[in-house]
Amino acid sequence: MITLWELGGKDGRRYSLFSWRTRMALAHKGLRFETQAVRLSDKAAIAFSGGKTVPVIRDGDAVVRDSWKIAEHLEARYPDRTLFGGDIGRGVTHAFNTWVDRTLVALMMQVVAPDIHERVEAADETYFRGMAERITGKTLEELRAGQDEALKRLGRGLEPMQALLKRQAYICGEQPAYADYILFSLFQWARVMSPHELLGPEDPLSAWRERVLDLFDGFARNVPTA
Ligand SMILES: N[C@@H](CCC(=O)N[C@@H](CS)C(=O)NCC(=O)O)C(=O)O
Repeated sequence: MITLWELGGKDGRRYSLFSWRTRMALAHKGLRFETQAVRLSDKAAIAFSGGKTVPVIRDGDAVVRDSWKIAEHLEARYPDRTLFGGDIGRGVTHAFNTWVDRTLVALMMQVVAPDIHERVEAADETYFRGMAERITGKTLEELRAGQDEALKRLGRGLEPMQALLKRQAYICGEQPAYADYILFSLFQWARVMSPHELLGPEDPLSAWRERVLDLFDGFARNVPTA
């Protein structure tokens, strides 16, 4: 049995965006796993991993930290139901992972940080505020006031994916794979922690998100959300 360490918020919400990539990868491979919720500021709980961030998995003797390294580990150890579709696919997916993390995560953070702050465990509120304000360079109150503008900036950042998803069902083509879960993790982060709908009904990203939510018997749909 694989164990996944991830962030736990108020009312059982599992809100680590990077851990959602791992969750989806495990479901994609049909692997059974159990989860351990940790608080954002509780570094002692994950000290065994040698780092300070989740996701972390323990898979037999192996402890792996960092969502990308975990995806590579799962692909190497459980090659059926591929996440990448071979070496070239792995390289391209890594490029996509880097682009999403360097551009879209920051844009999404500007939109959802004030809502996340209201739903983290009380003991994590100060830690989360410090982290979000350091990353964005704005106070949570400034972010709240600028939420509409931030949503527009996010929309511009997502435009290439909107154009793509008019032409194909998934980021990876006809079937979903790890690159879909990379982008999906941002929307699941928002869905679990923010009551605001980010996508209009006509947005191709909206239909794609619904398709991903339906995967694996509604695995990502049927969780506590905002
Ligand atoms: N590159 C890492 C990023 C992991 C990450 O930043 N995780 C966040 C939660 S979504 C975290 O644990 N943050 C705690 C902190 O920064 O103190 C990955 O892909 O796993």
